[in-house]
Amino acid sequence: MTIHVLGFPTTLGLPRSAVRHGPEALRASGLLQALRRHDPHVVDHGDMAVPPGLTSDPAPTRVAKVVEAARRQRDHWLRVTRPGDLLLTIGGDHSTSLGTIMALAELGDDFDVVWVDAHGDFNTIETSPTGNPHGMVLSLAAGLLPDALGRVITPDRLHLWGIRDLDPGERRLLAAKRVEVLTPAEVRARREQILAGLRPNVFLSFDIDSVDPADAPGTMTPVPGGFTRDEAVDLVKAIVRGRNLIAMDLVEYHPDRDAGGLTNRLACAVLEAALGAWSRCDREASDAHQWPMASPH
Ligand code: EXY
Ligand code: MN
Ligand code: MN
Ligand code: MN
Repeated sequence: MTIHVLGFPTTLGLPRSAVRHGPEALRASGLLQALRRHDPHVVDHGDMAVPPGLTSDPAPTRVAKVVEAARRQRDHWLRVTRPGDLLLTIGGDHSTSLGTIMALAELGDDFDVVWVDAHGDFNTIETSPTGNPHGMVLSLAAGLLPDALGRVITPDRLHLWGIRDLDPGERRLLAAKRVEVLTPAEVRARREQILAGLRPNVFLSFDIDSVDPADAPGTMTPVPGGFTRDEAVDLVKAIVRGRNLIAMDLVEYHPDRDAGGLTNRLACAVLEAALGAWSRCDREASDAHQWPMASPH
């Protein structure tokens, strides 16, 4: 069982150079060593080369570039992953997560996506107030931008937790597709019930802005009313415990906004919590989870 760690310093979803340094900043603070304390089978794949995002590009071009980078990430995962492995990606803006959804779908796995975020990331080019593709990642995956990408995942597999900032158009789309969208208060109140509703195989995509700005200032899109640091760590442990975590992302970390390193420590704590719980899982049980072997590319 290998834990594959990949840096994906993309700004294609949010053109702002500081987010490029997320993986580098987390590596510099000893993330890999910390993860290896929980499990020695950590393989660092380095950072994938991703071109910078440009606001001068028209929105369809920006989306197409996100999809192109995601395809390369998907192909990388398909080359290296084996049944029972964990795919861990450090972003980058939230467009980091598209390639992993595509890889898991191609591997034929039966999985849910738990998207811990302040935002729905369900805009289309028409509903987006900013044109930034990081706010369109799940609508892309669900096939709502068919010119850019066919449907990769059905909306019933999406679980959006911590959500408290939706644009009017994406709110309508989420309702029309019957996606599970829960505020932090709803997650607190219904935690056991919603955890029980998840499929055994889970991809956990953790957006730093799901946490309250008081505990996680290092993001470009802070929204008050988020999870506390302790709640976030505890939630991650609860998601992983008794379930098969097949992939995880940590995204939207902006080191230049992280005075004092509070968010860096939170990011490491969240990843350690996931890996600690993952390593303690009954690995034999997860051997039952068999992917069709990826054909070498
Ligand atoms: N809903 C806003 C937009 O579409 O521009 C903000 C999206 C923020 C997305 C961050 C990653 O979660
Ligand atoms: Mn997001
Ligand atoms: Mn967000
Ligand atoms: Mn589900």
